[in-house]
Amino acid sequence: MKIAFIGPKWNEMVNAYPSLGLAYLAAVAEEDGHECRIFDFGLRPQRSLEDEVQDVVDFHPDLVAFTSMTTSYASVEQTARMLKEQTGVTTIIGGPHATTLPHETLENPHIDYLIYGEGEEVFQDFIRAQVAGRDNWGDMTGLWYKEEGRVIDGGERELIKDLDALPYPARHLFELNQYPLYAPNGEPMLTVLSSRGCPYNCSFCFKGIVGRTYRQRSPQSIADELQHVLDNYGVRNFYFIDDLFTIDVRRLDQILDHFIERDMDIRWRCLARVDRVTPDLLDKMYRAGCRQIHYGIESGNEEVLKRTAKHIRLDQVRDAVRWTEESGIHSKGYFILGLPGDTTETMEETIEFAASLDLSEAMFSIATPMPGTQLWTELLRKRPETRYNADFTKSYYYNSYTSEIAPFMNVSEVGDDVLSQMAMQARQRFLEAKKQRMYRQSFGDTTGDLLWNVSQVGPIRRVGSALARAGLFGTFRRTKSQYFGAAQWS
Ligand code: B12
Ligand code: SF4
Repeated sequence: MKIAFIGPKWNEMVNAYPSLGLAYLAAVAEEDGHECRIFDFGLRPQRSLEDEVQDVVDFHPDLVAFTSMTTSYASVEQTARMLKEQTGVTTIIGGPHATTLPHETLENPHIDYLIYGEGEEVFQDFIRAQVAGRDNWGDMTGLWYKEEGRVIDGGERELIKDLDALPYPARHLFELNQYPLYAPNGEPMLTVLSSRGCPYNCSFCFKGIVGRTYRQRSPQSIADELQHVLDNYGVRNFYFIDDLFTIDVRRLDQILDHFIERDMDIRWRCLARVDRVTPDLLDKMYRAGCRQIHYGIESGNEEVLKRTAKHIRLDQVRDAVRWTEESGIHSKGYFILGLPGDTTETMEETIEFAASLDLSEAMFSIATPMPGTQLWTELLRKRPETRYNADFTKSYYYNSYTSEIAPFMNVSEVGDDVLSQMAMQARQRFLEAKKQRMYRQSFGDTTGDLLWNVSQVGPIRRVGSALARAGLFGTFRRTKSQYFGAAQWS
């Protein structure tokens, strides 16, 4: 069979990383000998949908498989309609949106089948049955379909137990050199998944796909996959996008041993919770190539933080960020503005808190109640008339910093204008605090503060920059590279 996998367009933003979901599904299909192609429409947001669709039509697929988040579903609807009208091809959908709203999704006349939750096993069963010409789907758990226009609920398959049994993601099907995912030194970077699932239940997080049971691949299999990428793609920078990379310390220790003992020439970053790192662990992570950790910090106000059910405290945040920087690893913090309970004062605290931490980077998002999350349930309680609508395309969970930020389904205590303004200011204020720290580190606290204040005067700043470029202020330049540049990844 010829299978076209489609990563939809979103809004004007580029899809920063290849979809590992599609890559795993394509790998499973390729194992069975199918000819697969991945069309990531999100890679070129400015290219017309007509041109993208034409590429798929020219491939003459027997099956078109869409992945979709809630934010990109409006685009899937449009694409599926165009493809059905032009070719009548069979279509199937999976991913977070399909799993959150399966009935509504399948009611779309241009979508024939839907796979609920984790996809590899059901998808493999489905394509095998398609090849065999089967037309009775009643006993294929996890596959939803339609009978005489009526949606048939296929339930949910058990989560995959043995993640090591899955093939490596079919990365060769992407135009890898086109994705804007780079290490700070400019080298290309690829994503990896070493575990699935998370037992926590934060209010803003969607848990419908990989569930609450933490499942892990063996350390050997992870190290082997990285070696495979090094050997076959020449990429040595990795981003572990696991929900909880550091939660099982014993397993992590073994992974690190593999990286160290094999003397792998790699650099990597991961996501982690602040309550799941220790100084010893961080030291070892550094020795094993870790150079950046991204922490979900969310809020600088304890009460607002408590309401997210994240189960972390601000003192844990301070410790984790300090230990991380002391180990030589750089840290990035994710913050959310506009959470339930957020007022101007609490958001001010969040921005101040972010600015007070020795983080290398910070990202400020606006809370968006995605269907399927606790935030969404809370919103429905308050405003029962709320429904999913195509406007989710415009939801700015994080902002691009280039355009106006408009809150979408504001759940905070302030109006849209205030929220939007604070979100616009947050990053600038963080960067200024960071620069001021850099001056202090280079010149000492008093002189640093003095020079920082002087540097805020436009013409003087320009002279200072010229002198720095000319090679003066050596310490300052080194510190700057450490703070903002490639030295973060050496
Ligand atoms: C990496 C990532 C990104 C990356 C890249 C996404 C990509 N191209 O895959 C970036 C940074 C671009 C991103 C952006 C956003 N993300 Co994101 N992201 C993730 C993250 C952390 C990992 C995704 C992943 O690779 N998972 C592992 C793979 C194996 O799982 P999967 O992709 O879900 O695929 C499996 C199943 O869903 C299913 N499946 C998927 N597609 C299909 C298709 C078919 C045909 C079939 C049969 C099955 C199937 O089978 C796959 C294999 O088991 C997830 C969290 C998570 N734990 O998954 C959030 C997550 C997917 N993101 C989320 C959100 C909210 C966003 C943003 C809206 C944030 C924003 N506004 O800025 C944007 C939206 C971007 C868009 N294009 O619409 C939510 C989605 C909620 C929802 N209802 O849609 C998640 C679940 C986070 C969360 N826990 O809330 N994201
Ligand atoms: S935000 Fe992180 S810790 Fe919280 S539920 Fe989602 S994956 Fe788990």
